Amino acid sequence: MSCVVAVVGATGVVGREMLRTLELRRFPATEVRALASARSAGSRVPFRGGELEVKLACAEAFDGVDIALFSAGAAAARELAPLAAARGAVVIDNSSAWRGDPDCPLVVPEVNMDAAKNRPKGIIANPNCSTIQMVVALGPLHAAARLKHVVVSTYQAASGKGHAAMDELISQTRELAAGGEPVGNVFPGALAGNLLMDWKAGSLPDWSEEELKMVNETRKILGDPEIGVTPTTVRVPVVTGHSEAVHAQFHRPMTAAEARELLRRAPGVRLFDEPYAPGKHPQPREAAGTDDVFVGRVRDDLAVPGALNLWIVADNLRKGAALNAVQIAERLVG
Ligand code: 2RA
Repeated sequence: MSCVVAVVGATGVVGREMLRTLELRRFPATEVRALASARSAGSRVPFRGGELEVKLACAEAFDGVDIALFSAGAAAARELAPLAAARGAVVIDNSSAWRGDPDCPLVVPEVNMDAAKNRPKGIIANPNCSTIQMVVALGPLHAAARLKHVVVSTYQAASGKGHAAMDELISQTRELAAGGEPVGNVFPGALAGNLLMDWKAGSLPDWSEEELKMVNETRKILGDPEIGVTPTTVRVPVVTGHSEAVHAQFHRPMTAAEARELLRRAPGVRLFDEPYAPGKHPQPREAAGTDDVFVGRVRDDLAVPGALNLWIVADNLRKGAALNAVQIAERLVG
């Protein structure tokens, strides 16, 4: 049986990760098309030991495509995803364009893969990276004791903002080490030796777009609009790997022991359950390049009986984006 896959935004950091993930997981594609904007058309990207020529992402490029993995930004997704779906492709879009659309399921396979069945527009939305890793860990706990309130602080890597951001962090770090005063171009300031909140303002005053994504996406994926989510998203001088400190309260008390038992069996989770010791916690440098969501520091809250705290780390380009999209595609082709 043929399975034609298109990767849209193939030259971007996530698009390249999508191609790498299709290859590494031996996705059963009979043909893979690398598509991008006119600026990148004609270039070449590595795939299966050779190269793919990048073609222009346009309506005709989707003729015969079964699955279209998009990571081309919201504007391109709004324009091209319906055209791809109209030609029979199932679109899995990594941008924010369709995440809030009631006719587009927002899917993390380990948590709510069934939602993908109801896709009247032929479009499945891939959640934001900082949401994905959090719901992989909180999903099993929510299923057992129904989340009431989540307070999350994120420590997000530069790669969440693309190639140029990663390069800027590295060059700023070198400049800082040489005694210079780095300034920001991609970032609104120096990220090296610093912490930034670089996302656009959200639709609510005092909240960033990134923070409101975590609120709205968590509720949609877990299917509970009453879950309270209080995020603070922060950019840190890390190249790849997002980390999150999470405080979770439930509609019934949950102990750390119960949570660890649930997480030990949770799909996609690598649990660190040794007692606290310096350096013995999930770290972005260890999570980078792996598929799992690393969960550690699972502990009873000291102030709120029955509440928990967790430390959640994952590769934001893999499980936070490309892998999650490919896993959805894998389940679809079964
Ligand atoms: C970021 N989550 O990290 C956003 C987009 N990948 O900037």
